[in-house]
Amino acid sequence: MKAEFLLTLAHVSQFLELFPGGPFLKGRREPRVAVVGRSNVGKSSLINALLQTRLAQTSGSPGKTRAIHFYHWKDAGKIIADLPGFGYARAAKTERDRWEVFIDLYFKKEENLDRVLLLLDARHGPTDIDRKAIQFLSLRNIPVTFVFVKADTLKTQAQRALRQKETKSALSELGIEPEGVFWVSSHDQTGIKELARELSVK
Ligand SMILES: Nc1nc2c(ncn2[C@@H]2O[C@H](COP(=O)(O)OP(=O)(O)OP(=O)(O)O)[C@@H](O)[C@H]2O)c(=O)[nH]1
Ligand SMILES: [Mg+2]
Repeated sequence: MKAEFLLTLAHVSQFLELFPGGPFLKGRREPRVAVVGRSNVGKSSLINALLQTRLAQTSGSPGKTRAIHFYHWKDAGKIIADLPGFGYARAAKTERDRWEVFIDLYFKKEENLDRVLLLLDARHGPTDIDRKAIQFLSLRNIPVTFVFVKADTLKTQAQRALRQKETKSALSELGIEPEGVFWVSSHDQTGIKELARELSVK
């Protein structure tokens, strides 16, 4: 098996036990890759594509992943974390605040974070919610790799070129160096190998 489910972090009361300090998570010390993005953007699907598994639950309706699920990605020598989607519009504000507190605590406690993959929808540039997430991560000095998902929905080369151009300038406006951005599709496997290679321990 290429991947293995490790554990679910669903409540703040678990932090002390799971992150007592040091690099270990359930006895494993592989660096962590956290997958972040708007609800329904395709985080769990991307994890399944990268790990060549169906362990992560996906859904057509937003708000499926409500906790942090950790998987051991053996080929890459990493632990990958599937985070709940942020900015789920129909969730109550208290619920959205709870997300922020929970994720904030995770990033504070996580001593072995390799990087965050911030997923953006290839069909449109960064939305206001995405901008908030970018701000949230940059304020905490978290290293981010930008990944545009659902690239299969851009049918023609011209469409793709236009979207990439728009996106680059949107990212530049946010002060982000748009080089090293990945374009992937979990449905037709576009760019998955390249991203997996980038994330693997060299
Ligand atoms: N066209 C296309 N659709 C995709 C792709 N990846 C995911 N989807 C669809 O997007 C929807 C959401 O996918 P998930 O992987 O569950 O999204 P998520 O970000 O984990 O969602 P939450 O856990 O609710 O935050 C599903 O209907 C998927 O089939 C892709 O590469 N291309
Ligand atoms: Mg999910």
